[in-house]
Amino acid sequence: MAEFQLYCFAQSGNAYRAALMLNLIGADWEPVWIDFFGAMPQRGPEFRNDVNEMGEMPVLVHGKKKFTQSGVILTYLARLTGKFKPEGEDEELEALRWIIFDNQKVNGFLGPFRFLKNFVSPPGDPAVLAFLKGRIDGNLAIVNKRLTGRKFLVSDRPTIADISMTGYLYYPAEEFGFDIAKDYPAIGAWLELMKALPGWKHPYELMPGYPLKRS
Ligand SMILES: N[C@@H](CCC(=O)N[C@@H](CS)C(=O)NCC(=O)O)C(=O)O
Repeated sequence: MAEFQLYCFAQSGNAYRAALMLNLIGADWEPVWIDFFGAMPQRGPEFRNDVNEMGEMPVLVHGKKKFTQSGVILTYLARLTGKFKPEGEDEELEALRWIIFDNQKVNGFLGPFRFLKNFVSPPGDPAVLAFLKGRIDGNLAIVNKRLTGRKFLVSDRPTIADISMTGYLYYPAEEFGFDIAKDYPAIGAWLELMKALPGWKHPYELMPGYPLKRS
């Protein structure tokens, strides 16, 4: 059995943050595939009693410890290994600030947008998609401005804030109907820097369940 288990599935950018971190720190980890689109165990009482009361992935198991919320998982792994760790109070708070903005406003809107566009039938209501797209455009512009003239979000080296922000950004442009790396060049350049880190893998390579399968 590997040292870490990560409950995840290939289509989840929220889980990708944790999977990417595990790979970048060279952890001994194994995925536990969750049939998110089929049996949907996360919606049932067993998962909520035994795995995560919030009914969400990712869930990280490390021996007797269990963590949910990707921001918490990233913080735990950074503290455990010293890797991608923001240093000092100012950097820690700045990283937290970007992780919250990401969770709520960047990948927090990209995830549902992509879900409604690709994974439900019939696809989401155009008015809902248009609302989400408007928020996505505004918030990606904020990240693009932040990354203009600097390599990483909070420091001159990559931290957990950068890993968090990658969430959905490497998924194919066709799944969004727009090309984030092209439309936001500073984000595009930063995505290439993150991609060059040893251990980087695409979400569809790193987590099980692509192409989409249902049990
Ligand atoms: N802020 C959370 C978001 C987690 C989240 O929303 N995960 C989705 C999968 S991508 C989920 O499990 N949703 C439960 C459901 O829709 O049933 C995190 O970053 O861990």
